[in-house]
Amino acid sequence: MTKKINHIGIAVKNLETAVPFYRDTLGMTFEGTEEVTEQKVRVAFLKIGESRIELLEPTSADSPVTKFLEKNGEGIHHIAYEVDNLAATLLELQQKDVRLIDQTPRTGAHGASIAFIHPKASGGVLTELCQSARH
Ligand code: CMX
Repeated sequence: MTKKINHIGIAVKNLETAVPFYRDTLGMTFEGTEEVTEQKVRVAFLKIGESRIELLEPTSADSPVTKFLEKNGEGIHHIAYEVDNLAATLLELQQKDVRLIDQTPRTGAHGASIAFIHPKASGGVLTELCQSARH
């Protein structure tokens, strides 16, 4: 069902402050920033091996990432696993009575199809499933 870790999401207050640590200190490849309007976040991707670190900065007071930062401060926000067929995976999870945030795929960064499993169903870890648009 899951193939590999696509990315690890880290909530930050400010991308410009956070990026230099990953790019310059840890030497990851900075791939650019993108605003995901629907999710009310601006993200920066840094490539590390076959995976990525996704830094998430909220773009509004009602962004889910604003809520997360207020409650927890900066830190690991979610883990995203890559799947081949997201719609089929969601159907399979529904049949297994797994609590989902998204019943159907929506669009995330880089045009990928994404869906979240509720953290209550995955031991407190917000889990994203992602069908990559890039090949
Ligand atoms: N990790 C672990 N637990 C989390 C969490 C997170 N990132 N976010 C919320 N929770 C927990 C809360 O602490 C809360 O727990 P308690 O009930 O014990 O207090 C519970 O989940 C519900 O949280 P909430 O904020 O009250 O509920 P909401 O329904 O308002 O929102 C969630 C929760 C997960 C749906 C929301 O934070 C969300 O949609 N996040 C995903 C959005 C996102 O990250 N988008 C960027 C993706 C970009 C991309 O990858 O392309």
